[in-house]
Amino acid sequence: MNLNSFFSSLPKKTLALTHAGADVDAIASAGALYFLFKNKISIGVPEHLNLNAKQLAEKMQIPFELNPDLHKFDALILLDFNSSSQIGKLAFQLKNFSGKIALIDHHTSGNEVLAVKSMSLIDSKAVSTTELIYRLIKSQKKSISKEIATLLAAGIYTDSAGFYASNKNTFTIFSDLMNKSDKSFPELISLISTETDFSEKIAKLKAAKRLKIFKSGEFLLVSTNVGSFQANAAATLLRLGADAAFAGDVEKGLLLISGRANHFLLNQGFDLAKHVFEPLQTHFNGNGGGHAGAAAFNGKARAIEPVLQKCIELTHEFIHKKDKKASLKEYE
Ligand SMILES: [Mn+2]
Repeated sequence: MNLNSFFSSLPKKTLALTHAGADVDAIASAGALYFLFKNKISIGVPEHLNLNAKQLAEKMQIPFELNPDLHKFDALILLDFNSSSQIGKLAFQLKNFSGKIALIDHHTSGNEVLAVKSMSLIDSKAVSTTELIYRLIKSQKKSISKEIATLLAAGIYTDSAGFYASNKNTFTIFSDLMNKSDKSFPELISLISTETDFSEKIAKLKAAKRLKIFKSGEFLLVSTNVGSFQANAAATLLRLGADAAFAGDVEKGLLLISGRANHFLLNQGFDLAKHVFEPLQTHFNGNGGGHAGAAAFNGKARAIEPVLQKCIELTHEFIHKKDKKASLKEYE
Protein backbone atom coordinates (compact mmCIF):
# COMPACT_ATOMS: atom_id res chain seq x y z
CA MET A 1 0.00 0.00 0.00
CA ASN A 2 1.31 3.43 -0.88
CA LEU A 3 -0.18 6.94 -0.66
CA ASN A 4 -1.45 6.92 -4.25
CA SER A 5 -3.28 3.62 -3.92
CA PHE A 6 -4.55 4.65 -0.47
CA PHE A 7 -6.05 7.85 -1.88
CA SER A 8 -7.47 6.11 -4.94
CA SER A 9 -9.54 3.74 -2.80
CA LEU A 10 -10.08 5.44 0.57
CA PRO A 11 -11.30 3.22 3.43
CA LYS A 12 -14.94 3.86 4.28
CA LYS A 13 -14.35 5.66 7.55
CA THR A 14 -11.34 7.92 7.11
CA LEU A 15 -10.43 10.70 9.52
CA ALA A 16 -8.17 13.61 8.61
CA LEU A 17 -6.53 14.55 11.90
CA THR A 18 -4.80 17.91 12.52
CA HIS A 19 -2.45 18.83 15.36
CA ALA A 20 -3.88 20.30 18.57
CA GLY A 21 -4.62 24.01 18.33
CA ALA A 22 -5.08 23.56 14.58
CA ASP A 23 -3.77 26.51 12.56
CA VAL A 24 -4.82 27.71 9.11
CA ASP A 25 -2.46 25.32 7.30
CA ALA A 26 -3.71 22.30 9.25
CA ILE A 27 -7.46 22.98 8.91
CA ALA A 28 -7.04 24.09 5.27
CA SER A 29 -5.24 20.81 4.49
CA ALA A 30 -8.04 18.82 6.14
CA GLY A 31 -10.70 20.92 4.40
CA ALA A 32 -9.06 20.48 0.99
CA LEU A 33 -9.10 16.67 1.42
CA TYR A 34 -12.71 16.87 2.59
CA PHE A 35 -13.77 18.74 -0.57
CA LEU A 36 -11.51 16.59 -2.78
CA PHE A 37 -13.21 13.39 -1.68
CA LYS A 38 -16.68 14.95 -1.73
CA ASN A 39 -17.46 14.62 1.98
CA LYS A 40 -16.18 11.04 2.37
CA ILE A 41 -13.60 12.19 4.89
CA SER A 42 -14.31 13.33 8.46
CA ILE A 43 -12.11 15.92 10.14
CA GLY A 44 -10.81 15.68 13.69
CA VAL A 45 -9.12 18.45 15.69
CA PRO A 46 -7.53 17.73 19.08
CA GLU A 47 -8.33 20.35 21.76
CA HIS A 48 -9.06 23.51 19.77
CA LEU A 49 -8.46 25.60 16.65
CA ASN A 50 -6.73 28.96 16.72
CA LEU A 51 -8.86 32.03 15.94
CA ASN A 52 -7.84 32.37 12.30
CA ALA A 53 -8.33 28.66 11.62
CA LYS A 54 -11.74 28.74 13.31
CA GLN A 55 -12.82 31.66 11.15
CA LEU A 56 -11.60 29.92 7.97
CA ALA A 57 -13.51 26.74 8.92
CA GLU A 58 -16.70 28.76 9.48
CA LYS A 59 -16.44 30.81 6.28
CA MET A 60 -15.53 27.80 4.11
CA GLN A 61 -18.07 25.53 5.86
CA ILE A 62 -15.55 22.89 6.86
CA PRO A 63 -17.15 20.51 9.36
CA PHE A 64 -14.90 19.16 12.12
CA GLU A 65 -15.15 17.25 15.37
CA LEU A 66 -13.14 18.21 18.45
CA ASN A 67 -11.32 15.33 20.19
CA PRO A 68 -12.84 12.52 18.09
CA ASP A 69 -12.63 8.88 19.15
CA LEU A 70 -9.99 7.51 16.76
CA HIS A 71 -11.16 3.92 17.17
CA LYS A 72 -14.37 4.74 15.30
CA PHE A 73 -12.30 5.06 12.12
CA ASP A 74 -10.67 2.57 9.72
CA ALA A 75 -7.93 4.93 8.59
CA LEU A 76 -6.24 8.18 9.62
CA ILE A 77 -4.58 10.92 7.58
CA LEU A 78 -2.29 12.86 9.90
CA LEU A 79 -1.84 16.44 8.76
CA ASP A 80 0.77 19.08 9.58
CA PHE A 81 2.53 17.22 12.43
CA ASN A 82 4.82 14.23 12.82
CA SER A 83 5.12 13.81 16.57
CA SER A 84 2.42 12.37 18.82
CA SER A 85 3.16 15.09 21.38
CA GLN A 86 1.37 17.46 18.97
CA ILE A 87 -2.07 15.91 19.48
CA GLY A 88 -2.38 16.13 23.26
CA LYS A 89 -4.52 13.48 24.87
CA LEU A 90 -5.21 11.69 21.57
CA ALA A 91 -1.56 10.51 21.49
CA PHE A 92 -2.44 7.38 23.45
CA GLN A 93 -5.26 6.43 21.05
CA LEU A 94 -2.96 7.01 18.09
CA LYS A 95 -0.32 4.66 19.52
CA ASN A 96 -2.94 1.92 19.81
CA PHE A 97 -4.56 2.58 16.43
CA SER A 98 -4.65 -0.57 14.32
CA GLY A 99 -5.99 0.79 11.00
CA LYS A 100 -4.08 2.39 8.13
CA ILE A 101 -2.23 5.63 8.80
CA ALA A 102 -1.15 8.17 6.19
CA LEU A 103 0.96 11.22 7.00
CA ILE A 104 1.39 14.52 5.15
CA ASP A 105 3.67 17.07 6.78
CA HIS A 106 6.28 19.74 6.14
CA HIS A 107 8.00 19.85 9.54
CA THR A 108 11.47 18.41 10.01
CA SER A 109 10.84 14.80 10.96
CA GLY A 110 12.02 13.64 14.36
CA ASN A 111 12.74 10.17 15.64
CA GLU A 112 9.13 9.14 15.99
CA VAL A 113 7.61 7.21 13.07
CA LEU A 114 3.85 7.75 12.93
CA ALA A 115 3.28 6.19 9.49
CA VAL A 116 5.25 3.79 7.32
CA LYS A 117 7.44 5.41 4.67
CA SER A 118 5.29 4.40 1.68
CA MET A 119 2.30 6.07 3.37
CA SER A 120 4.15 9.29 4.23
CA LEU A 121 4.62 12.49 2.30
CA ILE A 122 7.13 14.50 4.31
CA ASP A 123 9.10 17.38 2.84
CA SER A 124 10.51 20.03 5.13
CA LYS A 125 11.29 22.19 2.08
CA ALA A 126 7.57 22.69 1.39
CA VAL A 127 6.38 25.96 2.93
CA SER A 128 3.07 24.44 4.01
CA THR A 129 1.25 21.14 4.28
CA THR A 130 -1.22 22.53 1.73
CA GLU A 131 1.66 22.76 -0.76
CA LEU A 132 2.17 18.99 -0.34
CA ILE A 133 -1.55 18.40 -0.87
CA TYR A 134 -1.31 20.48 -4.03
CA ARG A 135 1.51 18.19 -5.27
CA LEU A 136 -0.50 15.11 -4.34
CA ILE A 137 -3.59 16.31 -6.24
CA LYS A 138 -1.40 17.18 -9.25
CA SER A 139 0.26 13.75 -9.25
CA GLN A 140 -3.16 12.11 -9.15
CA LYS A 141 -4.32 14.34 -12.03
CA LYS A 142 -7.42 15.34 -10.09
CA SER A 143 -8.96 18.74 -10.68
CA ILE A 144 -8.72 21.57 -8.18
CA SER A 145 -12.07 23.20 -7.40
CA LYS A 146 -12.51 26.83 -6.27
CA GLU A 147 -12.85 25.77 -2.62
CA ILE A 148 -9.80 23.54 -2.71
CA ALA A 149 -7.70 26.22 -4.45
CA THR A 150 -8.76 28.81 -1.85
CA LEU A 151 -7.85 26.56 1.05
CA LEU A 152 -4.48 25.51 -0.38
CA ALA A 153 -3.62 29.16 -1.05
CA ALA A 154 -4.60 30.16 2.50
CA GLY A 155 -2.23 27.54 3.96
CA ILE A 156 0.67 28.72 1.80
CA TYR A 157 0.08 32.39 2.65
CA THR A 158 -0.11 31.74 6.40
CA ASP A 159 2.74 29.26 6.80
CA SER A 160 5.11 31.30 4.63
CA ALA A 161 4.40 34.20 7.04
CA GLY A 162 2.95 36.24 4.18
CA PHE A 163 5.58 34.94 1.66
CA TYR A 164 8.48 35.94 3.89
CA ALA A 165 9.62 32.30 4.02
CA SER A 166 8.98 31.32 0.42
CA ASN A 167 10.88 30.15 -2.64
CA LYS A 168 10.17 30.61 -6.34
CA ASN A 169 8.00 27.47 -6.34
CA THR A 170 5.75 29.10 -3.79
CA PHE A 171 4.83 31.88 -6.21
CA THR A 172 4.26 29.51 -9.13
CA ILE A 173 1.92 27.35 -7.07
CA PHE A 174 0.24 30.33 -5.41
CA SER A 175 -0.42 31.99 -8.76
CA ASP A 176 -2.03 28.79 -10.10
CA LEU A 177 -4.16 28.51 -6.96
CA MET A 178 -5.29 32.16 -7.05
CA ASN A 179 -6.41 31.68 -10.67
CA LYS A 180 -8.38 28.60 -9.75
CA SER A 181 -9.84 30.10 -6.57
CA ASP A 182 -11.57 32.88 -8.49
CA LYS A 183 -10.83 35.18 -5.54
CA SER A 184 -8.91 38.41 -5.24
CA PHE A 185 -5.98 38.55 -2.83
CA PRO A 186 -7.90 40.77 -0.33
CA GLU A 187 -10.80 38.30 -0.47
CA LEU A 188 -8.43 35.47 0.39
CA ILE A 189 -6.90 37.43 3.29
CA SER A 190 -10.32 38.33 4.68
CA LEU A 191 -11.05 34.62 5.17
CA ILE A 192 -8.21 34.25 7.66
CA SER A 193 -7.59 37.65 9.25
CA THR A 194 -9.53 38.35 12.42
CA GLU A 195 -10.47 41.85 13.54
CA THR A 196 -8.48 43.14 16.47
CA ASP A 197 -10.79 44.04 19.31
CA PHE A 198 -11.79 47.75 19.20
CA SER A 199 -10.76 48.43 22.82
CA GLU A 200 -7.39 46.81 22.12
CA LYS A 201 -6.80 49.15 19.17
CA ILE A 202 -7.69 52.16 21.36
CA ALA A 203 -5.36 50.95 24.13
CA LYS A 204 -2.45 50.61 21.69
CA LEU A 205 -3.07 54.07 20.19
CA LYS A 206 -3.35 55.67 23.65
CA ALA A 207 -0.12 53.92 24.65
CA ALA A 208 1.58 55.58 21.68
CA LYS A 209 0.02 59.00 22.48
CA ARG A 210 1.23 58.99 26.11
CA LEU A 211 4.72 57.77 25.32
CA LYS A 212 7.88 58.85 27.14
CA ILE A 213 11.03 58.31 25.10
CA PHE A 214 14.52 57.82 26.57
CA LYS A 215 17.91 57.20 25.02
CA SER A 216 20.44 55.04 26.86
CA GLY A 217 23.67 54.56 24.88
CA GLU A 218 22.62 53.03 21.57
CA PHE A 219 19.19 52.02 22.79
CA LEU A 220 15.73 53.58 22.82
CA LEU A 221 13.65 52.86 25.91
CA VAL A 222 10.01 53.87 26.19
CA SER A 223 7.34 53.86 28.88
CA THR A 224 3.63 54.56 28.81
CA ASN A 225 0.54 54.56 30.97
CA VAL A 226 -2.35 52.53 29.60
CA GLY A 227 -5.34 51.01 31.42
CA SER A 228 -5.66 47.71 29.56
CA PHE A 229 -3.88 45.43 27.05
CA GLN A 230 -0.51 46.43 28.56
CA ALA A 231 1.31 43.42 27.06
CA ASN A 232 0.02 44.08 23.54
CA ALA A 233 0.73 47.80 23.95
CA ALA A 234 4.36 47.11 24.93
CA ALA A 235 4.78 44.70 22.00
CA THR A 236 3.33 47.33 19.64
CA LEU A 237 5.83 49.92 20.89
CA LEU A 238 8.70 47.60 19.91
CA ARG A 239 7.28 47.47 16.40
CA LEU A 240 7.28 51.28 16.36
CA GLY A 241 11.03 51.26 16.98
CA ALA A 242 11.69 50.98 20.73
CA ASP A 243 14.32 48.50 21.98
CA ALA A 244 12.57 48.11 25.34
CA ALA A 245 9.03 49.14 26.22
CA PHE A 246 7.12 49.31 29.49
CA ALA A 247 3.35 49.77 29.60
CA GLY A 248 1.58 49.94 32.94
CA ASP A 249 -1.27 51.22 35.04
CA VAL A 250 -2.36 51.69 38.63
CA GLU A 251 -6.07 51.18 39.17
CA LYS A 252 -7.53 51.42 42.70
CA GLY A 253 -4.05 50.86 44.11
CA LEU A 254 -3.39 47.77 41.99
CA LEU A 255 -0.29 47.96 39.84
CA LEU A 256 0.33 46.10 36.59
CA ILE A 257 3.28 46.61 34.26
CA SER A 258 4.20 44.64 31.19
CA GLY A 259 7.60 44.87 29.50
CA ARG A 260 9.01 43.81 26.15
CA ALA A 261 12.58 43.91 24.85
CA ASN A 262 13.86 43.25 21.33
CA HIS A 263 16.70 40.97 20.22
CA PHE A 264 19.24 43.84 20.04
CA LEU A 265 19.02 44.17 23.82
CA LEU A 266 18.68 40.42 24.41
CA ASN A 267 21.89 39.86 22.39
CA GLN A 268 23.66 42.03 24.99
CA GLY A 269 22.55 39.57 27.68
CA PHE A 270 19.64 41.70 28.83
CA ASP A 271 16.84 39.86 30.64
CA LEU A 272 13.68 41.80 31.57
CA ALA A 273 12.77 39.43 34.41
CA LYS A 274 16.28 39.31 35.90
CA HIS A 275 17.38 42.91 35.35
CA VAL A 276 14.11 44.84 35.77
CA PHE A 277 11.09 43.08 37.22
CA GLU A 278 12.84 41.04 39.93
CA PRO A 279 14.92 44.02 41.23
CA LEU A 280 11.73 46.13 41.08
CA GLN A 281 10.49 44.00 44.02
CA THR A 282 13.00 45.74 46.31
CA HIS A 283 11.57 49.16 45.39
CA PHE A 284 7.84 48.45 45.12
CA ASN A 285 5.36 46.12 46.69
CA GLY A 286 4.68 43.20 44.32
CA ASN A 287 5.96 40.29 42.27
CA GLY A 288 7.73 40.27 38.94
CA GLY A 289 8.88 37.62 36.52
CA GLY A 290 8.65 36.12 33.07
CA HIS A 291 11.10 35.71 30.23
CA ALA A 292 14.10 37.66 28.94
CA GLY A 293 12.10 39.41 26.23
CA ALA A 294 8.62 39.45 27.79
CA ALA A 295 7.90 39.90 31.48
CA ALA A 296 5.47 41.55 33.89
CA PHE A 297 5.06 42.93 37.39
CA ASN A 298 1.94 42.80 39.58
CA GLY A 299 1.67 44.66 42.86
CA LYS A 300 0.39 47.67 44.75
CA ALA A 301 1.30 51.33 44.27
CA ARG A 302 -0.22 54.81 44.54
CA ALA A 303 0.94 56.06 41.16
CA ILE A 304 2.31 54.54 38.00
CA GLU A 305 4.91 57.17 37.02
CA PRO A 306 7.57 56.38 39.68
CA VAL A 307 7.33 52.67 38.84
CA LEU A 308 7.70 53.21 35.09
CA GLN A 309 10.61 55.57 35.81
CA LYS A 310 12.29 52.83 37.86
CA CYS A 311 11.87 50.31 35.02
CA ILE A 312 13.65 52.72 32.66
CA GLU A 313 16.43 53.33 35.25
CA LEU A 314 16.98 49.60 35.86
CA THR A 315 17.23 48.99 32.11
CA HIS A 316 19.68 51.89 31.82
CA GLU A 317 21.73 50.43 34.71
CA PHE A 318 22.19 47.23 32.72
CA ILE A 319 23.17 49.12 29.55
CA HIS A 320 25.56 51.36 31.55
CA LYS A 321 27.38 48.31 32.96
CA LYS A 322 28.14 47.19 29.40
CA ASP A 323 28.88 50.67 28.05
CA LYS A 324 30.26 53.07 30.67
CA LYS A 325 29.77 56.02 28.30
CA ALA A 326 26.02 55.42 28.06
CA SER A 327 23.98 58.15 29.71
CA LEU A 328 20.24 58.33 30.13
CA LYS A 329 18.37 61.23 28.58
CA GLU A 330 14.74 61.89 27.91
CA TYR A 331 13.43 63.23 24.62
CA GLU A 332 10.82 65.96 25.01
MN1 LIG B 1 2.00 23.96 8.66
